[in-house]
Amino acid sequence: MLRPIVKYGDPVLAKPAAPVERIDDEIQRLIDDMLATMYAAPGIGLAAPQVGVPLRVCVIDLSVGQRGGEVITLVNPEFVVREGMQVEEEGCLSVPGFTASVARPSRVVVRGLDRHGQEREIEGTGLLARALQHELDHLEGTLFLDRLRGIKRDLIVRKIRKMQRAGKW
Ligand code: GNR
Ligand code: NI
Repeated sequence: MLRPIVKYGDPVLAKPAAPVERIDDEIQRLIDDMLATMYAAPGIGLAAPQVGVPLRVCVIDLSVGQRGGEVITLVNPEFVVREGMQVEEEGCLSVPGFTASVARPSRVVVRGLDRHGQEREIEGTGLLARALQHELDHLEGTLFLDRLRGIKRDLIVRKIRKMQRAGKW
């Protein structure tokens, strides 16, 4: 089932999400719905707060529109390694219509549980490193906007406020 994606301005996107205590049927349904919602958007990742659920769950599939991509589901993920630096263009399904270049580590290792409760470690460089950090940021209540320099962020936030006032957000 598709779930609506909440947008910038919704308080659920600005709060740290809570750890998942047990991977039960409700979490399995959440994961299925998040995958369907991510593919429908389409996006390369989605975090539970983006569908209004304040829990530490995210999904990633870099192969939008391609076949044979790896689907990554992470529950309660944490960084083990963050190193290097890359600056690339970044967007977010909760900030539709805006992109900006964001500096982030170029290689990360993340540890978490998969949907079966098995511990997994994922190494990512390039776009995967970026997607992992973008999704883990969501679980902390952080958006890519929060990682921009003040003036760049203010410009986007001002445009969003204007759209909100016009009822177009
Ligand atoms: O679909 C998405 N594309 C993207 C591109 C560059 C860096 C990060 C991303 S994640 C984004 C989907 C999303 O908002 N996930 O939270
Ligand atoms: Ni996002």
